[in-house]
Amino acid sequence: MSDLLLKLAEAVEFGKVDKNAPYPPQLKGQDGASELTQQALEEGALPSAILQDALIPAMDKVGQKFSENKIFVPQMLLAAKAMGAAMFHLKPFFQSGDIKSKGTFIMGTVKGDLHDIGKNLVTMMIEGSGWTVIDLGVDVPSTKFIETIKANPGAVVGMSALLTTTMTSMQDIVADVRKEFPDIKIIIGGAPITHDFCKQIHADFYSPDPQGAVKYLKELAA
Ligand code: B12
Repeated sequence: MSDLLLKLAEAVEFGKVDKNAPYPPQLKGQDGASELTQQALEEGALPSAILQDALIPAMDKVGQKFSENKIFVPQMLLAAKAMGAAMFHLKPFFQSGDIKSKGTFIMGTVKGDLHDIGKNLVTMMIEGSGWTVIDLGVDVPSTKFIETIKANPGAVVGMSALLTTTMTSMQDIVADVRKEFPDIKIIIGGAPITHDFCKQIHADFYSPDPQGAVKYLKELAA
């Protein structure tokens, strides 16, 4: 990995949002995730490489340190903010110039869950592949999914959950949505989700990453 990407990964891991951010003290006055992402792009780094080689491994390290009680929620939040600052610069690269939309994709993080970095990445990639995305945000209850599907017949639905506790919420929401729309296609994802869980809750498709969802949607639209 280039020095620049290493620095970017460090900025995200330690929650250095931009140059002006006072936190963390050891990086005071130095470039943060925002400037370093811009520099990497200017130097010709591929947006996908920035994501896969720097940003995602940095968040994995954050998760690891959190599990080991080496950092706590505030540090995790700052890392998420730094990741958001980096993603802001990547977003235009994942958006496509397609004129005709391939369909509508309704996406949300399920009720009880506030994690949105993975969801935002998935929506960016799906938008980039030519779909119109309606992002319902985080902590989304069944009622919100259902009213949005009613307003957008034929849409495909995506759900994200990052907590083992909100997997049950996902299960309930899939059941509620299925009751109203038996034939709707539902794609699920998030770190604790598996193929077996997908089968168990009668969702249509699980992917551990956005690329899998993009491929599935491409097949659906074909
Ligand atoms: C950042 C973070 C936070 C931030 C979130 C900020 C934000 N805006 O999202 C904050 C500080 C708010 C937070 C809070 C909490 N968190 Co947290 N958090 C994380 C952390 C470090 C990173 C998550 C992340 O963004 N990863 C990077 C993204 C890119 O990955 P991702 O979300 O997995 O998404 C990818 C795939 O899963 C997939 N994907 C995701 N969704 C979907 C959907 C579809 C349809 C598809 C196809 C694919 C897909 O594509 C993405 C790209 O590849 C994880 C650790 C980890 N490594 O996952 C813990 C983690 C998820 N958190 C955890 C915990 C315990 C909590 C709290 C309960 C802590 C507390 N005591 O308060 C709270 C819960 C708050 C709530 N109600 O939601 C635990 C969960 C344990 C468990 N198994 O349940 C983890 C695993 C940390 C740990 N190791 O213990 N957290």
